[in-house]
Amino acid sequence: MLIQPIDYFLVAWFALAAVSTAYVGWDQYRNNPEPVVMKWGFILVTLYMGPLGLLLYVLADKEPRPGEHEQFIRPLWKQGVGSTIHCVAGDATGIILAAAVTAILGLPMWIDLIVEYVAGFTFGLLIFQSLFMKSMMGGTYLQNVRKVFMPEFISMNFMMAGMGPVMSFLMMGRDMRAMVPTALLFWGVMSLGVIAGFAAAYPANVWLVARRLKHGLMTDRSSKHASHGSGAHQHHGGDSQSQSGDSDHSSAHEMSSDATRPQIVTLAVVSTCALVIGLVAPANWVNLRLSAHDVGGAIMPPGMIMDRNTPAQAMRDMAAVDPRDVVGRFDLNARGDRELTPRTEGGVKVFDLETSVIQWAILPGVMVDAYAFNSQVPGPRLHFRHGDRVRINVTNRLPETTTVHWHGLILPNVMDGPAHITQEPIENGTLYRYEFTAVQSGTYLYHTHDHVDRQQSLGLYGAMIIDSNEDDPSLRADHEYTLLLQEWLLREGLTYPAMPMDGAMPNYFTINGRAFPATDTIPMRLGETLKVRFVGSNNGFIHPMHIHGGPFRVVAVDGQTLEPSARYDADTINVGPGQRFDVIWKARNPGKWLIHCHIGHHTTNNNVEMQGGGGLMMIINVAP
Ligand SMILES: [Cu+2]
Repeated sequence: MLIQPIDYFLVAWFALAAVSTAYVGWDQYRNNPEPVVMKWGFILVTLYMGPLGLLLYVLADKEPRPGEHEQFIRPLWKQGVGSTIHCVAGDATGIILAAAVTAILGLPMWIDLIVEYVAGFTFGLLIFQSLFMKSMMGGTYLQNVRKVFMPEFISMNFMMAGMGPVMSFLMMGRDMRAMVPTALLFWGVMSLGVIAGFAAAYPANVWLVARRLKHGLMTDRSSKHASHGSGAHQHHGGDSQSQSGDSDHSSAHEMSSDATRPQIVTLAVVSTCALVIGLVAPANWVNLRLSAHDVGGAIMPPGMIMDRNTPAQAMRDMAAVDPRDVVGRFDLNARGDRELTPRTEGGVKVFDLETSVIQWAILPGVMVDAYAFNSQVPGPRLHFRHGDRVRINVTNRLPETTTVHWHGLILPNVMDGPAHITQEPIENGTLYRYEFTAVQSGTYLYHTHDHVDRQQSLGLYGAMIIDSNEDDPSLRADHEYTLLLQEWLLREGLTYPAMPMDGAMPNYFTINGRAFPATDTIPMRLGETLKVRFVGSNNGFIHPMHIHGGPFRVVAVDGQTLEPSARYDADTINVGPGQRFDVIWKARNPGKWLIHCHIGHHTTNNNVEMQGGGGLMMIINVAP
């Protein structure tokens, strides 16, 4: 699924890589007099390095005009390219295979790196170098293994010194889809790693080939004859070229180096240092103890501080909602906080709640990926009466476990909801039945109580309004509005749970699932009264909620009706997470009067004011 700009880039990159590889393969076999080992070297490296592999091929190896290959490949820098191609083709194949297998097995990153090194070295030494060298140079297999061991060791060390940090930093970076072999990004990181490895191994390869410790590019007219049979083109200069090819072979076979032992030993030591630094240094910054199973696929918010100690659970907790989990899309016509009509079973009021991941519009053109009850944000309003027996069936369709807590209610402990404390969390696809008798009345809320900082921040909450059996005229109003607050973090098309933590600070704010100017407008007439039930359904901040046009009377706090003597007037009330305030406001003058949070940033949308505000703001429109 293409969810980030890099995904589109990678599709293009791998399309180019496929075309490049097809061309190199076709051209190597059709036109180029390289030994088979080098043909495959270039083909594999082009597969891994895309157009860069093609570039190396046409600049360093592709015979420019018939008969010129011998002359063309002679410069040292091209021989160095050939030697590095050898190394990278074998080593990278081993490393990539090992990386895919270790990711699937879910081994910690630091073990992955060791396995990848061993696999790359083994693959390069035993298969790519020795086997193909043997077929080219003759001698026994073991002789060849011995001969190529030291050059392969040096080259592989530099290769992994370049590739290791690329893998560690990018796989454990912000977008950890890079750890999952089914994601394009994984292969993109591998590609980039091979390019870095090639660059790191190239200088040593130039030296190795100059000192005749490794082979570079060669011309092999015989294999070309073998693969294509006879033809006018192939016979062009045939005999003499073929002879020069043969003489190359015999001289290479007796390849003797003028490198001294101190030179070779020092280079081996330095390459080992480079390898160790490449593997170990990233552990200063990223947590290499984590595995693809721990955090694979998670995309972290920009600005989150991820250090070498950050646990996997912290990362999963703050990770973006996976857009692939979204099962429904709801535009501005959908509404949250809709009253849910219960059915009655044996005198019990039964409500059905179901959690799922949805896309929810908070503004025109602005959608969040939300965790929702019954496909709405806030979840449906549960409305019942003091004395009612209530049953709530909760079915979980989230990609994680959940529970529901009935905030503020007096009920049996087993119905209270905290995950792992009073109940096992509700697994995906299963149902939990909550049942209790309402022995209170007033304004309450329900919300998730499993990974609360993640799930409630993503939308798992709703209002519970419990009617009293006593009718108190002093609590009545002409209009009522229940107002549930929420904070959101939406960046680059992904929704992260907002929280007061590095990189997780919210940039959108909603009342009943909408940011101003998409919030409701409350129509009233002059002289009428309005009861506002403020609900702190948000997680992170205290919102000083203010109503313009004169003070309101606070008549209930946290569901508890205040004694008349305890009621008080105010025009701003701090609504903290979990708190509720019922206030009664009177329309003293006609016009547009605001209800809004008094933290300026909370009345913007991603720091932008639209039509005079944003976020936690709504209008009371009083007609004369
Ligand atoms: Cu606020």
